[in-house]
Amino acid sequence: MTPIKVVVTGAAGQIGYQILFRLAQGEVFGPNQPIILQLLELEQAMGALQGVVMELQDCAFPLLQGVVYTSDLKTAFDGANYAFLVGSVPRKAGMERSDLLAINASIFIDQGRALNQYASDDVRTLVVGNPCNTNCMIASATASDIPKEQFFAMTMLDEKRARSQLAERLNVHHRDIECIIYGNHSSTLFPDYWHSTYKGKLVVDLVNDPAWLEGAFIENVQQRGAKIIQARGASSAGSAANAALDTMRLIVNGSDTPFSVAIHANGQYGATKGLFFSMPCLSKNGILTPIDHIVHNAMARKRIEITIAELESERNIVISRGFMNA
Ligand code: NAX
Repeated sequence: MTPIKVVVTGAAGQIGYQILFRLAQGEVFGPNQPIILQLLELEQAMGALQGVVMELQDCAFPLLQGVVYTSDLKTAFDGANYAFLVGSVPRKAGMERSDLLAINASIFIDQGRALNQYASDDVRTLVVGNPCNTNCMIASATASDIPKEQFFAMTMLDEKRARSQLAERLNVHHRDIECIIYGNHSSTLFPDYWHSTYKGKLVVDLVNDPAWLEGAFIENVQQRGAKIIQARGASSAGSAANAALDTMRLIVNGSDTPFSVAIHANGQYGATKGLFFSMPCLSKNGILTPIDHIVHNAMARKRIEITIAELESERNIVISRGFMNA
């Protein structure tokens, strides 16, 4: 079988370290699919990345046909079939949100351009690096020859957080809970508990505590990342990598149950065309179909409007700084 080429950016970082070994083991693309990893890092992280590559070699993974590691965009994206865009610049103390957006905008413009020029035409790209919805929008807008349907931003970690919170509350197993995330991967995200189910039954009826659902539950999901930083002294890595691998696996292998992922919006749920907005999607043969007919009540609508407004404000900043056309 011809090996597939999989790009991981930010490969020497925390999430990169958690992703690479599982990719090389065949978790996403299956036990028969040979794989070449193409790892992109900043020049200053090349030493650390070399150490990771040595570890990959020491695993002697049967499916791993090669590892390319580089700080050169052309080398990294050459012929890529799949890309995990993980590397980005985190917010530092005193940094304005608009500055953070601007720094990351230039990274995702460069990577969008490299995808356009060097990757395979059918490349599927999952953006993890924050602010992931807007970074994804920028990369996709720059890679103008690649269909927008081949770009995705990750909200699977938020979905899993929501499902496990609800499972804990109901004292049931999280595998039987469905809960979709709408909007931005940020503190405005909306975990739609109104349509959430446990074995087909509505969670709102089972929990029977509207104040908890609208209050602590939503807040716990929105603030979970911050709580992990507080407890661990570092942001989520194992769970983030796990969610990234799961998302790509569902994109590649299909899913006839809905899952959360931010895709190029076309007006669904009021999300302005062009934003990358998380909503329920099904997947078949690498193509996602959004489920666009869920009817939300006034409380849910208000939450959805807030997260759309935040995505729009991020887009306005990017446009006003000249990184994207209106
Ligand atoms: P780390 O700081 O550990 O690693 C990031 C790596 O990216 C670093 O090694 C850095 O050298 C590299 N990098 C920076 N700019 C680069 C560029 N232009 N090209 C190539 N590499 C570059 O962060 P980590 O914990 O791995 O998190 C990575 C990103 O995921 C962050 O933006 C983080 O905010 C985001 N997350 C997104 C989540 C989501 O659900 N969408 C959840 C987890 C995580 O917070």
